[in-house]
Amino acid sequence: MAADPLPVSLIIPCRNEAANLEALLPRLTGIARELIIVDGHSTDGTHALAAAHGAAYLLDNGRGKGDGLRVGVAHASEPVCVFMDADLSHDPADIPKLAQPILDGQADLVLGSRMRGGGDEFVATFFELVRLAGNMGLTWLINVRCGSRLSDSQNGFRAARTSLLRELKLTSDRHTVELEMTMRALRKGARVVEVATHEYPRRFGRSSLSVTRQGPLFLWCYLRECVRPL
Ligand SMILES: Nc1nc2c(ncn2[C@@H]2O[C@H](COP(=O)(O)OP(=O)(O)OP(=O)(O)O)[C@@H](O)[C@H]2O)c(=O)[nH]1
Ligand SMILES: [Mg+2]
Repeated sequence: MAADPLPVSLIIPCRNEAANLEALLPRLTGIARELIIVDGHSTDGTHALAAAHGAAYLLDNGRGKGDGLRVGVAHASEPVCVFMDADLSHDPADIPKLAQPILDGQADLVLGSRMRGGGDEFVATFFELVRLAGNMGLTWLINVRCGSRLSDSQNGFRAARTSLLRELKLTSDRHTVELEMTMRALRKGARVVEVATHEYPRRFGRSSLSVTRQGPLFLWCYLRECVRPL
């Protein structure tokens, strides 16, 4: 017998990911009570796809992925939010692993980690290796500042208590939103844990994260979050 859907709002930010969503959405049936697609003004028929799969469809304010996550959280009606990229880099089978520690009352923020044994499919081009090095450097800096022992602080595949997300008052519009979320949660004393999750290369399309253009933004965001009053 199939398990009941989890009391989870599954939030998927996307911009021009219709080719990926077409394969992803049928795999999400019955996992979460609420499925929210937050669209960054796609021009590829994303709206029709979301409607065909019974997902709530929201438009972000055109500022980036972080803006999209905030729009999703504002709409969420379940006690736990799970964030998943639309590009088929995450495995729907990992969603219960991310949500369960929060549903069991043992964690407030659960990060997927490619470094804890789940990322055996992980392959990288040169630029992806540069990004991986950046992620590892940032993770180390966060651990130094916050006394944590994280291994993959920037992973977008994660779950959080919806009430905590609203308390954090996230402001990042772009891909720095995960850095901001992780540091604010840690500095507030929230219980942040990691679980091993799979990570595949995106199936279709191109990454919206440019290391050269957005790299300095991450450093700036880190420094700001180090000193920001709680
Ligand atoms: N709502 C919304 N979603 C966005 C926006 N920009 C990117 N996204 C989505 O955010 C998710 C993560 O973006 P990616 O481009 O995959 O970034 P990444 O995971 O760092 O890069 P890859 O290594 O290529 O997977 C994807 O599902 C994107 O479609 C935006 O402006 N608005
Ligand atoms: Mg991606």
